[in-house]
Amino acid sequence: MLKLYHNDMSSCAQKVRLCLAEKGLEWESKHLDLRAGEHQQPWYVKLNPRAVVPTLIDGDIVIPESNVINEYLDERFPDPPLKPGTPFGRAKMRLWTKQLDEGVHDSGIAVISFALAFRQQYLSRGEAGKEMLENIPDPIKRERRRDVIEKGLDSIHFSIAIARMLALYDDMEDALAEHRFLVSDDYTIADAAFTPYVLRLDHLDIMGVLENHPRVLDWYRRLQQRPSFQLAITRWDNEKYLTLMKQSGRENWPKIQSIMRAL
Ligand SMILES: N[C@@H](CCC(=O)N[C@@H](CS)C(=O)NCC(=O)O)C(=O)O
Repeated sequence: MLKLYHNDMSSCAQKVRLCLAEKGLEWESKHLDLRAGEHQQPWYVKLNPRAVVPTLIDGDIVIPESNVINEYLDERFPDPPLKPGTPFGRAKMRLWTKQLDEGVHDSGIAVISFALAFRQQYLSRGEAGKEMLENIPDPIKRERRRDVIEKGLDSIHFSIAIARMLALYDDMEDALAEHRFLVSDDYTIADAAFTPYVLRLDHLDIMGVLENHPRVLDWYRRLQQRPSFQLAITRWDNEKYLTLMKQSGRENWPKIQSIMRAL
């Protein structure tokens, strides 16, 4: 049976769980506690050298990187297909998903989540939190996270992240004016991949970010109605994180609004 190293609230894991659910696949959960640094243990770094979740295990095959995992799943289990049927359709889908590794994840939503909520978990762990920071293999990501943990919303990276996410939501709004889903009228891997990037706003209770993006909101509401949403997202909700995220998002909403106005 497929195994997935993942984390309940991780965006990159959510998008793979969505793909598994859309395909009706059974899988074994290998849950890692990111706040306890389980993903940085040497045995796991051998599977995933960037020390991140998710990692898919299919027999002897080990696959890191959520975009790669989702495409692998679609080829290995083609029914129902989650990739468009034409080369141009697949190119359009990949133009969406590659953006996640080019700023939308690490320097976009991850920065927003850390500045608002997860930095508090690093800070409360004292020396163990500092060690986790030093154990991040990618030096650019490590230094960005150091700044965000120290300065929170006052980090320059926070404003950059808000600007990057707004540009993304603009692109999504334009695409959704053309078709029901991001690539076409059919649900694809791109829709699974971007669901967590609206869901996180919802979890932080800062959906006001999308006040000028009605089509994105409608798309998200439609995705929430799909059975995959319950299986891949709601079933894994972690109330401890959700409480922290909502509280911090609400408290900081006026400041986020002023940052958005200043862009
Ligand atoms: N490009 C990777 C990014 C994975 C990633 O950043 N995962 C996050 C959770 S969404 C993680 O494991 N973070 C732990 C950390 O940065 O220490 C992918 O798509 O799989």
